[in-house]
Amino acid sequence: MLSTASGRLLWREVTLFDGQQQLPEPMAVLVEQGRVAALWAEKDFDPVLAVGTEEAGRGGVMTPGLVDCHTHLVYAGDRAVEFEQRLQGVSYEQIARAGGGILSTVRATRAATEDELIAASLPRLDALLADGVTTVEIKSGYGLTLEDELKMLRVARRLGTLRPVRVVTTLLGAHALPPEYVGNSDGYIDLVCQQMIPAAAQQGLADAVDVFCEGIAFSPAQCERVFQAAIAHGLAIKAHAEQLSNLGGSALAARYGALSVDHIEYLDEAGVRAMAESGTAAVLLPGAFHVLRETQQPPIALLRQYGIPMALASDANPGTSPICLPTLMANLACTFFRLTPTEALAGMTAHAAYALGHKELGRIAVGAPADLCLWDVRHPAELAYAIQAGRLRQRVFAGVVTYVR
Ligand code: DI6
Ligand code: FE
Repeated sequence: MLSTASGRLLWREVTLFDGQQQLPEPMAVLVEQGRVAALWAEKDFDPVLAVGTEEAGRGGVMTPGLVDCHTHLVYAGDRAVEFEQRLQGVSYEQIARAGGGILSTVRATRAATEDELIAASLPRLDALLADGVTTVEIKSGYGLTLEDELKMLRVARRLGTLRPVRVVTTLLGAHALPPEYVGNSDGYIDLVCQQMIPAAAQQGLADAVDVFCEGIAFSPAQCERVFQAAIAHGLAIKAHAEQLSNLGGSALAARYGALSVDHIEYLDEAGVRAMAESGTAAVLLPGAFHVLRETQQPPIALLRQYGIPMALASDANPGTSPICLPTLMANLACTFFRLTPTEALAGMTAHAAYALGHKELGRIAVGAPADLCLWDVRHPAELAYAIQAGRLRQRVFAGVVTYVR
């Protein structure tokens, strides 16, 4: 790690993407005590103000540290066999209904100790960090018992102490119906609402609660009960909704003030309108779209028309998005969904932070936490245009340079 006694670091002549847009001129950036202390256009740079600073970098593109606002990073095992089955024409839904899919990862995750889950998850986290992530959301959802869900959340929290990264955790107890509850899905929702949510809230293990609202998962009525329990325990709400069909889960989540609804390929205008009214973000997950070879496009034109913040995330998970390269998501979102590179970068910075309810993150502004990336590219758009690992020159977390290439 690189830091100075004064804690004052200076970057010169950077092309700056502030989380929403590229600034028109080369900039100088001063970081002090973990925060962005000053920003100047180079032509206005006053060396007197920068006395006692250490020059930490010159040139390159500076962006906010990337925010990966939707991951299932903690799990054991892998699903390479299912990948081959899907290539032979078996669908994700067929695999799930046959007891594979999420449930195969549940079996492996239940069998793993916390230390084993840490060991399995750290390389994935390191891959995200090496591609610029400074904040990552991590969901449970492969335990599906009280103890195993709490175990996953503890592992997620511990990951945040093992690496310089902000970890936001989400309880996704309502991810899939565990085998013990076949034929009694309402009984399982009782467990989520009456035991998992209260325990996760009391132990400070979850920041939010998520659901999978889908034919192969839980109904809108069941998700609504989960939302009510989350609110009763002071936890934020998110939803996997409208991924494979339109059940109206997004509008429901929005009515409960959800931070975000995620996937949303089948979202309709009524859902978009409900999101606009509640300020709910849209999280696009082009990795899952790619892996599942989906063709149904999320309603990007409507989201733009209603001014919905569009975030992008890796959805890193063993089934539908075994991908730990966040900048690839920018490329896929542009290629598949026709986002502009600027929208894609905002989607991985300011809008992703918004989707986590952390509006202070994902932007470069005076006073904001100094989570920054310096990239060896010529323009911000290049991060979306080219698919390439290893472009990160420096990663700054809370004002400390934690990675130097
Ligand atoms: N949607 C997803 O993309 C992940 N979960 C979900 O509800 C996939 C999880 C998996 O297949 O393991
Ligand atoms: Fe997901």
